[in-house]
Amino acid sequence: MADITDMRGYIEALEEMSELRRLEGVDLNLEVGALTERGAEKEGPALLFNKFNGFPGGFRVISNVFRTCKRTGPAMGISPDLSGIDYLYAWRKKLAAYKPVPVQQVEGGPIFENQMAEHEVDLYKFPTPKWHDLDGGPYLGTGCGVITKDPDTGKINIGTYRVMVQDKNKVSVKMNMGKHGRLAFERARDAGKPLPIAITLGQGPAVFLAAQMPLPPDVNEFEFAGYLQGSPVPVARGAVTGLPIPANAEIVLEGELPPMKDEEMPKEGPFGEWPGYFTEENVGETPVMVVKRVYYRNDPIMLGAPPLKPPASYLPIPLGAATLWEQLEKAGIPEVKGVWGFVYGGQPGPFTVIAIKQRYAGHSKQALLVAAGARAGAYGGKFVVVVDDDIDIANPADVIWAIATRCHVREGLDVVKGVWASVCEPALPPEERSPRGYTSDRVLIDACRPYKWMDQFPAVNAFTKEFKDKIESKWKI
Ligand SMILES: Cc1cc2nc3c(=O)[nH]c(=O)nc-3n(C[C@H](O)[C@H](O)[C@H](O)COP(=O)(O)O)c2cc1C
Ligand SMILES: [Mn+2]
Repeated sequence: MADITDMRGYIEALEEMSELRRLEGVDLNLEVGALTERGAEKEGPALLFNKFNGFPGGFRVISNVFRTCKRTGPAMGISPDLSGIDYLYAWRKKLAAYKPVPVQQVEGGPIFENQMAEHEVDLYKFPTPKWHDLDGGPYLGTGCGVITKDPDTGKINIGTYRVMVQDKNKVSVKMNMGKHGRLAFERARDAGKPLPIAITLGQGPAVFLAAQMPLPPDVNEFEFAGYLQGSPVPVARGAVTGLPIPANAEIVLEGELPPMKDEEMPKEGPFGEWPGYFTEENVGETPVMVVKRVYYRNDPIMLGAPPLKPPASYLPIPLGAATLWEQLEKAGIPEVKGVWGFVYGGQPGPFTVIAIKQRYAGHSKQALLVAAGARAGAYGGKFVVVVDDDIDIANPADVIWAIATRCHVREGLDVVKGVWASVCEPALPPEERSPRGYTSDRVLIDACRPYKWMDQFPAVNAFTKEFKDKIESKWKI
């Protein structure tokens, strides 16, 4: 297989697997977005767009890249033959075995093939799709990596935050409160200093996957990407900022975030987000980057990973559920057989399902309580469901069947108020939106057979899969 540590090698690998479709002449205004959404819904191939309608050639966009396990597996060192809960389990084990792979410092690299100097910077030269019809502007950064260095700790961070074009040399970078890039910005701002920043808009697949993952603050995402791809990420020093930039990236912007006051921050949004809704236009929340240098490869390829209405997603499965699975076990919940989410971004999201093999009275409620409060389950959570391990938790129909038939409502339902919420929570009443953060309530649903009289619970009236397979192959229906 091709070397997939940069976007071009990865594209070659996708082509070898017949997982790539090339398109020419598509309109940047909504057509790229609609094709990306349909492609994701169909779990179709990755889409590589070239020569946009009415736009000079030479700049390309790729989207619908990580939609299937078959394509994402090779990018994170997981067998492309795994899918569903088996993939998630392999991912959990890989995550637990993490060892940093230090970056390889290099001089030069393909990223330096072309440059725009400060007075030449013109972001409108890049074809930027309007990803969703009500987006407030062109989002240059969706599948991007925002590189910063924390002024206090010196730690390098790369995170995916949405990036909207504000002017020919300005973009807004929507780092939400608490995110690592935001913490660095706040510290620089407190000191009255600009924060140096670089943004990669197309890069090796592992670098993107690491950037969008909720990793602990002490993890360097470049080193994590090295672990995923099995080789160090080559980085060169950016001339303007001194920050490490991937030497084999496609496009990199360099510049700074001035220590802008909230009231000076521009309008940003609306934008179609991962719960499946547009978030409103916001003012006074989003730092602005002044772009001072642009580097790009010949015929550069921007990675588009717009959030989409579920069940379509930029990811194949709820990878964040693996982290919650690990956290449940670390908290001492025995016999957790799987964790899943149906409305997910990087976190398992507002509909999380846990499968356990029940061992004692109260076991299922304990799993619910921990899941609602653990780091990976709290942010953006809402409904938490626990089911027995005969339920296929990746199948919504099976989960609904379990809730509908096994939940003893009076004992099995609880509401917990005032838990950490995501800024993307659509059902938050306007008066509860506070600049100091949001909270929302959790519904805990125990859909396990009630433990105390489990032996008397009616038996399921279905044959086993193995028996049906055997009889089916005998009679060939
Ligand atoms: C396409 C995409 C867009 C995202 N947009 C944002 C965003 O605008 N703001 C944000 O805070 N997080 C956003 N995220 C989630 C962050 O990437 C994620 O929380 C990541 O862990 C942040 O890195 P950090 O933990 O180093 O701060 C986005 C993720 C993806 C994949
Ligand atoms: Mn981080």
